[in-house]
Amino acid sequence: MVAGIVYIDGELYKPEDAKVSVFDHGLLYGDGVFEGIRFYNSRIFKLAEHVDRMFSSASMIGLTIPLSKEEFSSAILTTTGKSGLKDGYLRPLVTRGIGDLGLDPRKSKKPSVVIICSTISLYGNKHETGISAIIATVRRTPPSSINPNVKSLNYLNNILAKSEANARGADEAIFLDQEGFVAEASADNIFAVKGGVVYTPPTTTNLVGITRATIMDLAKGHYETKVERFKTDFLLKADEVFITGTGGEVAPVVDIDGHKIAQGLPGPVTKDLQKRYFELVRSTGVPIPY
Ligand code: PXG
Repeated sequence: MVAGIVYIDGELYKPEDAKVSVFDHGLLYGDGVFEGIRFYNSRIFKLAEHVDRMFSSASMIGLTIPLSKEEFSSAILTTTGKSGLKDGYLRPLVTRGIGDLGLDPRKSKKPSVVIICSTISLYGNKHETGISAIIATVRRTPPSSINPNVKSLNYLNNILAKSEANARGADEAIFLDQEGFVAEASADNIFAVKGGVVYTPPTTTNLVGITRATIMDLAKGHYETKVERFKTDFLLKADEVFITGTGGEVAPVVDIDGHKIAQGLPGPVTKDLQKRYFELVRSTGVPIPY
């Protein structure tokens, strides 16, 4: 049984009783937006940033969230408090709501708000040993199709990339953009370290990750950082590569397409940033009211 609790449009449910309509356009068309948030030590990490991004995603697809940012944050906090969990994962989502069997969003009059509060485990002990990745053949959805900063309920492109990784026995998939520049991983941003400089691509072709921004902050004053486009060869020749995301946290990438990065071991810059990231998430955030 899944641990946690689920909020749906103002009511709380046990995970096994949490259900939405088959006519919801979130299910029918992936028409909606979501966030992935973690809480550690009874505090929600970067709550305001996640709520802001959720509202920004919604606004970019013309979806009106039926709560204010304050109401949304407070619903997240109350739901988490009711779960009794001290550490876990939150998945707030807003769907277009119930409509008819046509994709016209005007037919859906009432968006639905869901907040899943549960737990998540990704990569296991590979945070210490490092993960393997492949360069996916499927490319990141171009900004001309959908702004990459919309965290929409439609993740098929990412799932196809992840399936390629699965098929090739790798932990993660790295997306290139339409021009062949490295964009991001299937659910994480990407960084490369070369000659002590920390590089990450601009967010024109990838999500403005909250973990990415946190790592840039942590790097400040310790390492030179550069937001720059680079291609696969740069990644393969890098001293270190790591990916960042709320779910995946900070994970060293030690193998790409069968090529070892450095000696196939997590590097010192990655380990330093990872250590400081884990310290930060465990000591900051909005306290959960139990
Ligand atoms: N890029 C994409 C495409 C993402 O979906 C990130 C980067 C990292 O963003 P944050 O703000 O989390 O640092 C994401 C993260 C999960 C999960 O459960 C996470 C995401 C999407 C789907 C699943 O780990 N988003």
